[in-house]
Amino acid sequence: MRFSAEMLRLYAVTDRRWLGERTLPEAVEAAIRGGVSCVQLREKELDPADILNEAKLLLNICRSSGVPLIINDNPEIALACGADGVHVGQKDMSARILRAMLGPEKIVGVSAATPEEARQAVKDGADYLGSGAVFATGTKENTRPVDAALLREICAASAVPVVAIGGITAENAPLLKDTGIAGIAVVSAIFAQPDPEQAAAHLRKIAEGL
Ligand code: TZP
Ligand code: MG
Repeated sequence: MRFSAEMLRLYAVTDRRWLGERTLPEAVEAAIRGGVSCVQLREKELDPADILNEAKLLLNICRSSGVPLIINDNPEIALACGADGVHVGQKDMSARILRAMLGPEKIVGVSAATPEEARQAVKDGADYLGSGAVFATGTKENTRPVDAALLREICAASAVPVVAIGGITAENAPLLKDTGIAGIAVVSAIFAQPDPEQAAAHLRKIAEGL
């Protein structure tokens, strides 16, 4: 699937620790019904074989709704299941090597928390950047803070679209207005909610107004 900035509008990142009774495919299906525009499979506690299995299940769901599936960190899994792309952080494989592995068609996402990292990621072939944590989050440890002013600088430095991540909720997302972001990425604001479909629908409306 060809990358477009609209894919970043409401970007759902998975984390099974938040799911409760639901399975991941059920929660992702609900999130997509609500209006999620991109899904990233990010499961830090699963081994590669189980991630590949989940990826295949999610890919079926994503394909039938035209939503891209991005795999966190792991190009082998993305290539094995035919996912749409891979997202890497600054401590993972370099974006340049990732792009060489995936070829020109797949989507490459890179985390960037400074304007310099943003410029380097673009040079290395990133299609989009993820920037955060823009707010305090309980989902990921050791995040680097990116406040609204820094986010604006990162967006200005980046020749590709930027999605904000970290502690974003329906209540605080409007604080990111006019930073230049293409959209918002969330974990708990969708997957930890009693009704992920409704949560995604509400967030989508807010994201459209940013
Ligand atoms: N990268 C920076 S913050 C974060 C990731 C994966 C976690 C965001 O989770 P939440 O629940 O949306 O704060
Ligand atoms: Mg990573």
